[in-house]
Amino acid sequence: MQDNYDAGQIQILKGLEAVRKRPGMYIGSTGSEGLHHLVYEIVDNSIDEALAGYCTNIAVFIEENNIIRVVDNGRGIPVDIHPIENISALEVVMTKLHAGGKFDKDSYKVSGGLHGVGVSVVNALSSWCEVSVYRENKIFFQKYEIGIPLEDVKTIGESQNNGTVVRFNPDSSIFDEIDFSFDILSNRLRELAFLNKGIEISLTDERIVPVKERSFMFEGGVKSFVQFLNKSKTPIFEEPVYFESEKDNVIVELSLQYNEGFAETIFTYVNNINTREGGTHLSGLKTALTRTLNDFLKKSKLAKKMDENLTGDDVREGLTCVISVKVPEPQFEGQTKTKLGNSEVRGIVDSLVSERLTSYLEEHPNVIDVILDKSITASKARAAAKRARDLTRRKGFLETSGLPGKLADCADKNPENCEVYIVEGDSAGGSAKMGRDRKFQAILPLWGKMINVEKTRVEKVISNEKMLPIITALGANIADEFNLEKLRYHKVIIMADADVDGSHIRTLLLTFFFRYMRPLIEEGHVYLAMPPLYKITANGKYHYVYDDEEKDTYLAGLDVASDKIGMQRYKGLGEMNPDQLWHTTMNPESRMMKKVKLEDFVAADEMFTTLMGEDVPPRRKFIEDNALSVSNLDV
Ligand code: 0RA
Repeated sequence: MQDNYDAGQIQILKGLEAVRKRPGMYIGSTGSEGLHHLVYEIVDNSIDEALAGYCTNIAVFIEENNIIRVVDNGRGIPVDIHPIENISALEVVMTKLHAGGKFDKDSYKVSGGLHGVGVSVVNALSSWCEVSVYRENKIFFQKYEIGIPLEDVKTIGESQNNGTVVRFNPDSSIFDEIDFSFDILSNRLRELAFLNKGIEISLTDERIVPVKERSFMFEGGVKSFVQFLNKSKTPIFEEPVYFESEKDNVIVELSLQYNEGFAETIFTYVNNINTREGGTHLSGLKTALTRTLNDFLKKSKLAKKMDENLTGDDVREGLTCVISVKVPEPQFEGQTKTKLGNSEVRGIVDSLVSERLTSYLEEHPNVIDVILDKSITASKARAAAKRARDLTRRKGFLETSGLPGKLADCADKNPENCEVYIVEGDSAGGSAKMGRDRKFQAILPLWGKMINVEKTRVEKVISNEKMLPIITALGANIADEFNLEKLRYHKVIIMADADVDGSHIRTLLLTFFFRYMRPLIEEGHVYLAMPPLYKITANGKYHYVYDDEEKDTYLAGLDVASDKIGMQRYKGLGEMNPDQLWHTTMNPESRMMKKVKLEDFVAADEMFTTLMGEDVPPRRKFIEDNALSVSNLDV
């Protein structure tokens, strides 16, 4: 670092200090999400280079000790002396907050997005960071510690290549734990490869031998994304609809394809950010889709089958769609800042989708016919479902007054205090009823044959003897009519054995919640009870352990020669008496529970489709690979 500090450098030091003081403000958290965000921040800058047309290849390496290296073949960060700061532009980019680079507003830089805070934030949160710039036939280099340069930018060699290599070591005094997940990084990099067609993005895990490598490159862009999402489903026409178009500086790339299922899967992106809360681009898309399909219906011979317009729900049944828009100055709103607010985008998306979808469908008459046929079937089924629902409502099934007979409800009526255990089987249900604290814990035993919700339409789900009690007990209805405010228990706890059958039940119920009561998962109301596998007694004291590894660790800590040790293995919930069940699994003071979280929609959708879908071979492979884990969902 130069010895005479000028005003600019004092500013820089203050900036870096602010980042280290409040890392959450810049990267969201200091947990796993924030940690992985560091990688995305660098990669986003490389993607910007690619979008500007200068970079084709981005490679991410997880080195030993969780050091990250991001290599790209872009122009390289500029190294000339910055006219105002009087230091190398590289140093400015690396140390000055919000000096992302491209200062013109017309580019759709991703690094201006959600947490788009710039590489300097990564630098500030790294115990050390080093950058090599390949540019002008030279290799330039600078190294930093907690964001502060150790010396001026220097030349360390010659090279014909162009590009940037950033290596950084996340600061362990900032992050809760430093352990990069190959799967988390791989999922995001794959998503970026879908969203930015033609760019090759690879990930290599060098922490293990042999190294693990994955590489993504999709010429088809979001069309490849749709094919990927539908790979375990049965599409009703071969090629996904696809177009890319631009209007008033907004670029819209869209692909859609219908499958034989009933779920609606729409992923929306703005400048490569997943807009989970939707926004103006999504509403423009929905309006255009409904109107366009109704226009086709009117002109079609199928028109005589319908005397009403198709609704939005009708035209979205079994739809898989990805829309990616690039907006010069996006405004993000909503609770998690993932809702696009720009009002002009609604009209732009609406008109581009109408125009391009119409011409695509005019050129593909067989495609429009199967879509209309599917939408009409959906419309008829919806009318039948409504009749069925009105009927069940009249019978009082879906009203809270008609609680299921087997539900052992709790005394407290304030949902915030209440929890319901959903238990498979009468014997475990019986123990749970006796062992619970009836003040705030309700028990719902399940019976009957489980249905596969992936393959069943909503009206059948509602009237199913196994699902109906869950719907009525929770009191918040289902699907379009789901209303979280009516939820009768703020903790919905799935209690099943730790074996394969238990996994099966857990998966089926989670699929059901994911497809029909998604806010329940999104808002963190779903939990998995964790019954212990062993009870270990040593010198009159006992201790529960939840898996074999934990058992071994615990036993290793005991003195086998002099301690009196006993061990009981639980085969299942049904084997525990009410008192044991209370202590091990239900008592809030001592139990273990996993909260089910939805962090990655693509991964969750893939998991449920694969687990529950029609296709047997991918399902078998998935189960073999994952041993029925629910790790994509819980943390
Ligand atoms: C500032 C300006 C320019 C590019 C970049 C930064 C840049 C940053 C990163 C971070 C990782 N890879 C990167 N590649 C480029 C514009 C370059 C120019 O005008 O020559």
